[in-house]
Amino acid sequence: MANESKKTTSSEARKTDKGELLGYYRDMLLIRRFEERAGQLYGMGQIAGFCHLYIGQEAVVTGCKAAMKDGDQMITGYRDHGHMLALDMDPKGVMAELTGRATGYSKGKGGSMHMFSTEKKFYGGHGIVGAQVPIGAGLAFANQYLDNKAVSLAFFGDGASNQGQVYEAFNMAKLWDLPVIFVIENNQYAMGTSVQRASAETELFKRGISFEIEGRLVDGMDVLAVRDAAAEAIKHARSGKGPMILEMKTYRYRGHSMSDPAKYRSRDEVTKTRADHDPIDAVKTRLLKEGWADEDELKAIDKDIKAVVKESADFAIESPEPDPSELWTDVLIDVEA
Ligand SMILES: Cc1ncc(C[n+]2csc(CCOP(=O)(O)OP(=O)(O)O)c2C)c(N)n1
Ligand SMILES: [Mg+2]
Repeated sequence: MANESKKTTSSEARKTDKGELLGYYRDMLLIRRFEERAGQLYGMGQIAGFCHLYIGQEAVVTGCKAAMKDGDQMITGYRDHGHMLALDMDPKGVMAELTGRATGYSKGKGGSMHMFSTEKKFYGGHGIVGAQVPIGAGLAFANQYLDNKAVSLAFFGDGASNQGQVYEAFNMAKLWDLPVIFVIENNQYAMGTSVQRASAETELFKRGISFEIEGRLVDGMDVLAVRDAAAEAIKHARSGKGPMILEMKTYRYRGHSMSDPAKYRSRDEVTKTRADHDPIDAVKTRLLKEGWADEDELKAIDKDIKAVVKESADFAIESPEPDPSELWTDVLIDVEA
């Protein structure tokens, strides 16, 4: 099977239980409500610069996180708020960074695209398309060298999957059987360019064939399908068999960033995907169908989450901006003579 890429199917009846599914519901809803609030704060002028929302893609990071163990790492591009929340980074610190406050994860100097937490195993937050992929392979190289059994998950987009450095990373990752999972978040557009317009091979899970890296096509709107695919890939990598590619078919509901005229797709396409394939609605439907929750309980969860998000926004807005002297800190490292 070494160089045969294959498709996995999603099915409604994947194994789960009440506690697990309610957990995913909560985790995905936190990302969605957080992003909605970030969108509002952007509109109010509280967030400046770039801001790329993750709404619609919540199942990808939530399912991957479910398959990770302590010590495993994530690295991604600029659409990164969901990854941080999935890794239990504090929503207050993330929102404060978005609004450029001293209490943010990068002391207000990084903004939306540049946050890190080595404590929570989050390695950024990178603005250069594809740059995180070789760094993710580097994290895996360090894990292999240290023999700590940790796996790194490098997330990138369909657009990034056409970057040269991605293939240099694929080659080395397989050559040395590094414990890295390449998670392609195929939300079908790179800014305003569709996969069909930009890619000679549109089945991105096949992109590892010439490097002997197995790939899987995964329904990225189904958190349980993502969980299962990530579990298989992580097990593969942790056991010393090297990298795998997971192509997560997903969709972003909002524009590429907050300034996107959205002329490249119809309103209908977005509305239809939201109505028919929403990852949170799918979990809600299953919870109701199994009798694991009723509408009132789900509303109560939403209320709790809205309170957490409100608290993070209030904290951010009430926090001070960085002192101008911070311009001179964290620029270069101090090296002793
Ligand atoms: C090297 C480089 N080229 C171009 C850009 C401008 N740019 C920013 S995001 C983006 C699209 C990337 O799309 P994709 O990888 O599909 O990720 P998505 O935004 O859909 O999550 C481009 C071209 C950049 N930041 N870096
Ligand atoms: Mg994309």
